Order: sequence, then structure tokens, then C-alpha cells
Amino acid sequence: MNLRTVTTTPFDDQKPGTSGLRKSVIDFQKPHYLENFVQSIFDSLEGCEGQTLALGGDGRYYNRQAIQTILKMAAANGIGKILVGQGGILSTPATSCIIRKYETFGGIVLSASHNPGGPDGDFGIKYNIGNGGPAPEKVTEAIFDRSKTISEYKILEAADVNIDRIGSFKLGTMEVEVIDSVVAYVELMQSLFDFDYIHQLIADKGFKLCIDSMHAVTGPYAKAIFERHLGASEGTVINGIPLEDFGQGHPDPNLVYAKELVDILFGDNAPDFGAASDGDGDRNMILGRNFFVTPSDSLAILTANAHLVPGYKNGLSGVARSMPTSAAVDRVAAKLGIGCYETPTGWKFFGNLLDADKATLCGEESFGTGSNHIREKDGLWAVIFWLNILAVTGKSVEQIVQEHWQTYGRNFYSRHDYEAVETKPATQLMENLRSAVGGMKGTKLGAYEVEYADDFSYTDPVDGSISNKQGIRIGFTDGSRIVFRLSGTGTKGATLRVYLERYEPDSSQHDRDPQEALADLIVLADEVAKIKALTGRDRPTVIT
Ligand code: VG1
Ligand code: CO
Repeated sequence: MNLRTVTTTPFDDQKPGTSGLRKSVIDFQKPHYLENFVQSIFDSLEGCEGQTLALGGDGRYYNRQAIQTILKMAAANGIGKILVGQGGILSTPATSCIIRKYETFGGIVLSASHNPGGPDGDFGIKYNIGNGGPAPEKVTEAIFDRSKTISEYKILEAADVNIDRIGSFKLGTMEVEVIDSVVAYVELMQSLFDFDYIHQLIADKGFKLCIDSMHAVTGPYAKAIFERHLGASEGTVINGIPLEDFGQGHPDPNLVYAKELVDILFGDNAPDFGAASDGDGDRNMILGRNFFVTPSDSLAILTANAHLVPGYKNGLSGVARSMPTSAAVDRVAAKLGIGCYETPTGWKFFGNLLDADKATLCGEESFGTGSNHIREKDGLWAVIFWLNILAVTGKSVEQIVQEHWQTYGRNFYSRHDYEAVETKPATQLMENLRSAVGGMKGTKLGAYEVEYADDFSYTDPVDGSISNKQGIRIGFTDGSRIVFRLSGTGTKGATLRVYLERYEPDSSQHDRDPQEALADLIVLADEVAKIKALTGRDRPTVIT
């Protein structure tokens, strides 16, 4: 085995976005592209020599090749040991679980999450720190800086490692331990939730559910949990076999891309409960029979009912949500008398709050919820949390949500995405808004009066770090909001996200269609941002 030092030149586009570096597979297949980024990670990690790292991915195309390259580079860079998921598979929450359980130095997650996969799809890589969470900005910036000046990388010349067989062996002086991808994660779920109670609901009370893994990473996890431990019949998990191209699908659990599941839950003889998860298993969509739960509401409902669940029965220290997420959870936090934090988009901003025990539950409008059990959002965790609440209360999903609205009022909410628009007009649109918000306060927009308008800036309450330019928000005196952001995970052109929210206390109005309840804000958003004029699009690509 030879240690080789390979001369390389920098790429100028390796800046990690909302959640790591995401590019097309074709980009990652360029000579040295992956290697440059991986070496930049190792070069930025002080004291990683001799340490243990976790490694795994969502199983998409290029996962297996990338794992082999990373193992050989880790060995050449003096890493002591790598824990790698069998077959190279670890969901993002499972990686976080492994990092914490084995107290590793950190971990590398290979995923482009909800982006499509396959030879023409996307690939991604991110580094997680020792708390199990995505690296904070100061680490991702160091990695990016390094990638701009890199001139060589180190790799061991060796045969490929057998990552399909569980066990330990040596790669150079480094130890590689291939671990079961599922077991530790399932044990963690069992420690938080009342599996017996949920088992009774499913096996004895005839409660029917359908779990859509979208041919992505959660298949083996979902089968173990729902079909083996919780008594659901075989076939409860659909699209449960992970495929490198996700069966040509778009593994994003929303009403548009999880159409098969939506059709089942809104069809004849629908089951009581449905859920889907994304490519890397950190997102969730919750459905009842003929009923969709908005992710922002889901976070609020989990918060309000957490005391019913063993892992949270002693109460929550606080909650946190990303800025564009609706304020439904704020109302619950106020009633519970606990702290409520508003962070920029991306799970990395929750890490400090969870570590400092300022927040126990966190969530994002983008179908992400999680807690202090790990430091990533966790799709199946949210699903089991819901089942635990349903088992304890004996209520239906719809009943739980309706009663929640009655108690707290409803935050009508919707996100409109304009995907893959041209970068230049999208940047222009944001620039225009940025220069306009300064003068908006106190002015009238349609029937609404602007209470505040700014480009969101966040000061981390734990380490004082500041993150600017996190999205344009225009808040009105009646509590309604419009938020504009450009996506940091897309790989084609720019994706404009418009987030709309309006609070409705009157329960006679709660059954309205959100698009109708938000109609005047939707019109206003276009007037203010000139979306149609600048992007040439007359409607969003995806509405959630
Ligand atoms: C999107 C979501 C954000 C989420 C991120 C990663 O980012 O809006 O809430 O944290 O994806 O999710 P953006 O920058 O495209 O809006 V995932 O499931 O990739 O890990
Ligand atoms: Co994801």
C-alpha cells in the first residue's frame, strides 16, 4: 500500500450551502473534485489525527465510489478509525446518532437530501462536528477557504474495502469498522417513545398506516421500526427499497413529490395515518385520512403534546424554529412559559441552542422536525412521535390538529417555490427588496400596514456569532408576514422561496383553503418583489 500525494488545482465553487456542498453528480465526477473538498475538510479539522469519524450516506448514485475514496483519503490523512454504515448507508439522523453514541470526533455525511439522484442527479457531502450536528459556519468557511488554495491531497493506493460485511479491518494503519446501519438508531427511538402503546394501537386496535420511504434511505429503518417492532403488517412501508436514483423520483416528502402516498391517504378506504421521508431521512410529511399537516403546525402540535411522550414527559426547556417557519409554535411556547428562538434556515443553527439546553424541540417549515436526542432533524422520529400522541389520546390526526387550532388559532401558511430560475434576475429581485425594506416600516401595502421590514440577521445567543442576509422579511401589524429567500441547496440556477403567513383566531374560518386564505398576501408578494416581471414565471413550481 502506497501513500500518494496528488497535485491538484482549486475549484472556485466549493462553498457549502444551507447543508453542505451540493452539486450535480457530473460535477463531483470531475477529476479531483471530491478529493479537493475532502482534503479541505481534513486540512480544516484541527487535531483529527488518530481520531474516529463516522461515515455514511443516503445510498444515492456515487455514494459507494465516494465512500471508497474518502476511506483511502482518511487513512492517508492519519485518521485513526472510521465507523462506516454497512453498504455505505446511514441516514442523516442515524449518522448523528452514531457520532453521539460512539463520541466520535465528527462524521461525514454523503447526501443531497431531497434533490433527485442518479447519474444525472445530484450528490452532496457535508461535515458534522462532535455534537453530531452540521458544522457551524466558522467551520464551513474554513473548509471553503482551504478549497480555494488547495494544491495537493493525500490518498492511499489500496484495493477497495468491502463495506458490505459487518466487521473490523485495517486500511493502512487506520481501522475501518463496518457497522449495522439501523440498530443503534432503532434503540434510540425505543428509548424515547412508548413502543408498547403504539404496538397496541396498530396490532390490537386495527389502526392502519402507510409509510412512504420514496426509494430512499429510510426503507430499512422504517421496515425495522414499523413492520418488525410496532406490529404493522408487511407492505406498510411502500417504496422501501433504497435505489441509487430513488426510482427516478424526487425524494422530497411534500404534496407534489409524494403523490403516491397522497393519493392513498386522500383515496377510498384510506388508512388512518400516512407519512413520508426524504432522500437522507431527515424530513417528514405527516398525513391523516384526507388530511395534510403543515410542517409548521406539526412542530407546534408536537410541542403542545410532548408531555404525553416518555422521552419528553418532564417538559421542554424551550423550542426553536427557523425564521420562515410559521409562528404557530411561538403561541404554544408562550402558553407553556418556555423560551422560543428564531434562527436562520438550516439545521446547523440549532446545534448551539440544543447543546446549551435552551431548546429541546426544533423545526423548520421545510418538513423538518427534531429534538435534542441528536443534532439533525429526524424524519422517522417525528413519525413515531405522532403515533405516540395518537396512541395516548385515541384521537385522529385531523381531530388533534382541529383542536389545536381551536385552542391557539390557526397560522395559515404556505411556501411558493420558483425552482431553477435564472440566477441574475433572482439575485436582482433580492437586491431590489434589500434596498426597499429600509423605507417600508409604517407604509401601507394593499390593506396591510408594515410593522417591520428587514433582511434577517441572527446573533447566536450562545457564542455570539452573527449571520447576516438570511432572508427578507416583511411583517404586518396584524401578524401576517411575507418572507423571501434564495435557496442554498439547489444546484440549477436559483430557486426563489416565498413564504406566506396569516394568523386567524376565528375558528369558523379554520377550514379555509390556505391558498385562498392567503390570496391577498400572494398578490402582494408579487407586487412587492415583481416576481413575474423579473423571473418570467407566472406561477410557482411547487406550492406546499
Ligand atoms: C432547504 C430548506 C431548509 C433545510 C435545507 C436542508 O434549504 O429550506 O429548511 O434545512 O433545505 O434540508 P434551502 O436553502 O434550499 O431553502 V435537507 O432535508 O437537505 O437536509
Ligand atoms: Co434531507
